[in-house]
Amino acid sequence: MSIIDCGGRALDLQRVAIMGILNITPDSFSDGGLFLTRERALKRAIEMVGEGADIIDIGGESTRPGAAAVSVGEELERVVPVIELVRDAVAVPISIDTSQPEVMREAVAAGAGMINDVRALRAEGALSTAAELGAAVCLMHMQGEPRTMQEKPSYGDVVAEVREFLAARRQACVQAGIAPEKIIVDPGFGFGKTVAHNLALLRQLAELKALGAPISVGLSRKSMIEKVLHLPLGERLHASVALAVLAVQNGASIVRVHDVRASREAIRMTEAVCRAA
Ligand code: 7PM
Repeated sequence: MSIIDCGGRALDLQRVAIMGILNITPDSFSDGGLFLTRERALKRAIEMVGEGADIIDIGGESTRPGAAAVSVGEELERVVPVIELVRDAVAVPISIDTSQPEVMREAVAAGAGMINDVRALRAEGALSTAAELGAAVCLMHMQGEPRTMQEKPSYGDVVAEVREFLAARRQACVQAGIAPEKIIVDPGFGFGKTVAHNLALLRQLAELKALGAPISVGLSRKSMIEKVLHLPLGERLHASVALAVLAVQNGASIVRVHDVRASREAIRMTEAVCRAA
């Protein structure tokens, strides 16, 4: 579980890996259109690698909570050209954030080596497609569906339920032929969870280590920070870094972040303290 092959590019998990978030959202207020959106995304990817990102997670916003549904055609048009540009510009692995088998296929053909799926490959055809493509996979827990999941999240024991869900999805992946060493799990902070659920999951993150898979976390700028500190999206850096540090202390191997440099420095320092020989 130390080095994961992502389509021929290595993701080294001997140290905590920083996953830089690259959202491809066409800016409807600029008339530069798709070309400008793509150029801007490429520039941001290069910048994140310069700041120390170990993998770039590219998403067409289709999996964002509350986001308007994006058609498969639109998702492909957003992500595929950017994957090709990023693949040629940087050497780090690329992850595709999608739940759609067709997007997985085209993204891997374009150079993605990991599939990051907030639905943990539960969509029709997703599991067999991921297995056939041979990509690494990140399986995320979500209760409900993005549009409605924050209405009434409910658990008996959130940590046990997330762990059991991830164990079952991991098992399904192995049965479908995905190599166990290519499977990553993620508790899905904010996906069908109250603040109390999110805090319990972070506090008890180490209990997910029993799954025997590297743990990925996404806490960056999430609304749990808004609930605790009442800070708008643009002012959540310090809290995001604190949450990333706590996740690493509690066993996370991959941290999905917007702010690469700050996260990386805080995490390397945390590792120096927590992972001392
Ligand atoms: C609005 C709310 C916009 C939430 C975007 C988000 C995760 C992920 C996302 C995560 C993995 C965000 C989320 N979150 N993939 N995709 N883990 N593996 O903050 O926590 O980017 S979308």
